[in-house]
Amino acid sequence: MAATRTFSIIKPDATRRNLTGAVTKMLEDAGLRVVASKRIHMTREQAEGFYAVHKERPFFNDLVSFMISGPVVVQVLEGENAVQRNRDIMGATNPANAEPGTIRKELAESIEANSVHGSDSEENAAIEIAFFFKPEEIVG
Ligand code: RTP
Ligand code: MG
Repeated sequence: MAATRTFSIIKPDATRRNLTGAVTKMLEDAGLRVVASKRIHMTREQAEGFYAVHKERPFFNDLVSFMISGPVVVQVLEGENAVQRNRDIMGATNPANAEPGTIRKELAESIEANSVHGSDSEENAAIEIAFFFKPEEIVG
């Protein structure tokens, strides 16, 4: 099966606790390869744009404020069935419901401060990768 790509964010709760390496190790151990990575501090406009699909949700403003509360690490991950593989290692949105061994169960603080984002489809992965990376910044 050919390698595919997904988009990941190590969220501010994780960078604040110096867990960039711990999260990345769990992604790599799950069979994903980091083919692009950069640490950024999103502007409010960037975060609102990235999460535009959620703008009618009650948690939208809190989510945007959280995502700009500190630096994040945006990454492109490559591997077999990358979108689903990443969702599996991330675990459920609410860490209380996540399976043992997943990033959110082991590392996340709350349903909002849940340490990682991962694309939910290949279509959205392509959109999200293009939101943060130029093609030449991705080295497969
Ligand atoms: P993500 O997009 O970050 O990978 O997470 P997800 O698919 O598991 O969750 P989604 O429903 O897309 O929600 C996006 C992010 O919003 C925050 N959230 N807060 N307070 C709340 O009830 C609530 N629900 C969601 C989380 O940070 C979630 O990852
Ligand atoms: Mg989502």
